[in-house]
Amino acid sequence: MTIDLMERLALLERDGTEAIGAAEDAEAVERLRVELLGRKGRLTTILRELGQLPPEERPRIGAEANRVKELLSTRLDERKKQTSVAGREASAIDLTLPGRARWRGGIHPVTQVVEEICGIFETLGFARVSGPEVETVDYNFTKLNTPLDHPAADMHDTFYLADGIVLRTHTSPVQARVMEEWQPPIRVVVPGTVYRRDPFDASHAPAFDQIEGLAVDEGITFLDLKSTISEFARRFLGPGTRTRFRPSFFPFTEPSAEVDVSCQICVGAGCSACKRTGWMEIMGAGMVDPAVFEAVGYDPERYTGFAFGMGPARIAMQRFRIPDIRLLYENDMRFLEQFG
Ligand code: 2U9
Repeated sequence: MTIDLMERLALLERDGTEAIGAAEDAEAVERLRVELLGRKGRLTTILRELGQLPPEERPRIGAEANRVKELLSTRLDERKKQTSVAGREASAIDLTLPGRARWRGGIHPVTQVVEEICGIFETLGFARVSGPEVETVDYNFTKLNTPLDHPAADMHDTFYLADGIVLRTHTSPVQARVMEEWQPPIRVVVPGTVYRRDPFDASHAPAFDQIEGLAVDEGITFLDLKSTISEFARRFLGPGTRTRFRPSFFPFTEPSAEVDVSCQICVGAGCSACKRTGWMEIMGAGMVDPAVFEAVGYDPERYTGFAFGMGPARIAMQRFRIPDIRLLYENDMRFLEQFG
């Protein structure tokens, strides 16, 4: 008798749990509640028989019956909640709405700027070329009029991979390689990553991007440099953009200049973005030093040329008002998604 009642309680627990899990709506759950726990339900029938047991056996079976009752009751409540929420949601789904578009990734802000700048130079007749990031000291320094004991080489300390092999500190060795392979006229624009022994702080990164350009032909003058760069600035930043050329120094160009453009934010009036000067520095430029032509085998008496270089990360920072260069090189999606 005792085993029989215990078995029937176990069966009730198993069948009841299974049936509750399969109930598809709130009404089915309520029907099951009556069937399992109601006045004429399976549990009540078992409890009635409890009275026929010898008194010493009743507490154990009674306790088990209570446990099964509590368990089924909790399961019934949970299932009722689930089925009625599902019901509510089902009626709230509008199947005619268009699906939510998933973000498929975007172009990195530095890449956006690189593409735009190279695209403009391509319309001006420059070909886009690239070259190795692992370079020889010869191409990175010596051929560019910067022997390693030249003071200017200090600013280009880099990562030495082997004797005479470095991570390039600028994209300029690509132009030297182009000149060794091609004859003038040459017009190239060279985007790429470069490396320097610089701290990773708000305005420096040990690996960053550069775009450099080179034009070589007979009869190229500083006027070609000024007019090409000014036309680039107008196409890149708008037709009203003015340019200013300040004397500067680069070992591979003579004369050299820093190029400023009128501030995009205050249009020259002076604001916090341009430190109240009305101007923003955008690139460096100069006439190729005859010593560089000699190093790559061009006749310096016949050919002249101009070159320029800029940092697209700095330009992206100006354009998107990004205060810290590290944001561009950390790959934090919360930041990058804004430029998608
Ligand atoms: C050859 C001859 C000349 C490339 C040039 C600059 C001026 C320049 C820097 C600006 C900021 C790069 O990102 S940056 O650090 N560059 O100002 N670069 S002229 O001149 C060359 C290159 C190759 C054979």
